[in-house]
Amino acid sequence: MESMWSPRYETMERDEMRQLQLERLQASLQYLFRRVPFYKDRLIEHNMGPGDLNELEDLRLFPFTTKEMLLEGFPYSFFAVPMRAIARIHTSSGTTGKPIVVGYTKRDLKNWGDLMARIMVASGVGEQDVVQISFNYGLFTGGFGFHHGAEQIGATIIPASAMSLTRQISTMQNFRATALVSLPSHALRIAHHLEETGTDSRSLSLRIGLFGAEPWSESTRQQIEEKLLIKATDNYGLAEMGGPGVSFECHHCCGLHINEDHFYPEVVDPETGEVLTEGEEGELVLTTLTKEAIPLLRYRTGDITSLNYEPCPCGRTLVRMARVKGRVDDMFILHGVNIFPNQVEEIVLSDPQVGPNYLIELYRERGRDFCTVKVETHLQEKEEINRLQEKLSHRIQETIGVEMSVLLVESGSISASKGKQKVVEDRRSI
Ligand code: DLL
Repeated sequence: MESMWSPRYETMERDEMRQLQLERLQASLQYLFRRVPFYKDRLIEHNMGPGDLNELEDLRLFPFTTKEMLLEGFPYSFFAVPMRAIARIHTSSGTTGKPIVVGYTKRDLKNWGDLMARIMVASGVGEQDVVQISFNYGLFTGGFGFHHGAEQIGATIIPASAMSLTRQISTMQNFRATALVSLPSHALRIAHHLEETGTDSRSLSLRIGLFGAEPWSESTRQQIEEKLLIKATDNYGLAEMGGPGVSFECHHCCGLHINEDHFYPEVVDPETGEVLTEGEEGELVLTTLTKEAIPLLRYRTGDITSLNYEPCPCGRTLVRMARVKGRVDDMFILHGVNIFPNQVEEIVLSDPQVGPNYLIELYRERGRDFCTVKVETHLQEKEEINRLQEKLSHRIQETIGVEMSVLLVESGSISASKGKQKVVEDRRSI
C-alpha cells in the first residue's frame, strides 16, 4: 500500500464512509439552516427543513447553490460565523467582475492543511523534499493551500510565487527543489524555456510535480513528464470549497480521489439538474461536510466529470472523479458538435515539436463558422511546418469529427497570461 497521510479516512470501507457522510451531512444541514439566513429562507421556500435528510440519497431533494447566488451575497452573506471568528479570507481567481469571497475559521484552516498534506503525500512528497510553490501567494488559494500542506508534512518550502521563468529555473537550480507546484501551463512553459536556452533538465533536481487549477490533457502531462523528468499529478479544487484539496491523484493516475469525508460529491445533468449514475458524465455538485465559515449545500461547480466508486490499486477507497474535461461554460459548439478545449489540446500537444501555448479561434464568415487552432512551434522549415499542420488538422478531423485548421506560429507569439491560460477566443457573436 502507498504511504498515506490519513489512512483511516483514505481507506475507509464504503458503509462506514456513508455513515460518516450521513452524520456530517445532517449536522451540516442543521448548522447552515440555523446560521445562514439565505439557506433558512431557501429551505422554507422549498417546504423543507434540515430534518428531511434521512439517508444520503435524500440530498437530491434539496435545492442547489449556484455561483450567481454567492455573487449576489457578495461579500459576506454566506458566512455562518461572525467576522471575529474568521481567520483568513481568500477569493476565486475570476478575472472579470466580482470574485467569490471565502472565509476560513481556525478549524477550517487546520482541516485544509490536513487535506493538502494528504495530497502531497499521495504525490510522493515527504519531509526530505524541497518544494517550490510557484502558484501565486495572495487572495488566490493555490499558493497558501499547498504551503499549508507542505508545512504539515515537514517538507522544506520555497515560496517562489509568481516570478519570471528564468528566475523560477535558477531558484530551482540553486536551492535544488525536488518538487514543483504550479499551473500545468506554467510547468510546460518552464520545460520549453529549458529547451530554448539549451539547459539540460538534469541540471534540476526535480522528481515530482503537483499541478492543477486549470484543465489540461494527458498529452500535456506526457510533455511535462518527459521534458522535466518528473512524475506529474493532477489536483483539483475551487475557492468555494476552500481551494485545492477537494481531489487528487495518487501514483496510479487513474482518476482524482475526492476527499469525501469533507466534500460530498454528486454528478448531475447540467441541463435538468437530475442526479446521474456512476460513470455518467455531467456537472460536479459538491456539499461541504465540515466547513464552519462557509458551509455550502449542493454547490454547482460548473466542472464536467464523472465518478468511479471502484477501489483504486493504491489502496484508497475514496471515490475517484475523472480528470475535469472543462467547464460547462468553456464548452464551444462547432458545426453542432460540443467540444471542450482540452480535447483539442490532447491532439495538438501530442507532438513534442509544438507548444507550450495554443489558442483556439472561432470566427464566422458569410454565415459559416470556422475554427483555427494556433499552436507555437520551434520548427523553421516551411515544408516541415506544412506537413505537421496537415497531420494535426487531419487528426482533429478524425478524432473530434469536425474541421479545424491548424496554424503553427512562431514560439513566443501567443501571449501567455500570468494566471490561468485563456485558450478559446470565440469571435462569432461579434
Ligand atoms: O483554482 C484552486 C486550485 C488551486 C486548485 C491550485 C488546484 C490547484 P479557483 O480559482 O476558485 O480555485 O478556480 C476553480 O478551476 O472550478 C475548475 O474549473 C478549475 N480547476 C481547478 N483545478 C482543476 C484541475 C482553484 N485539476 C476552478 N483540472 C474549478 C481542471 C481545474 N480544472
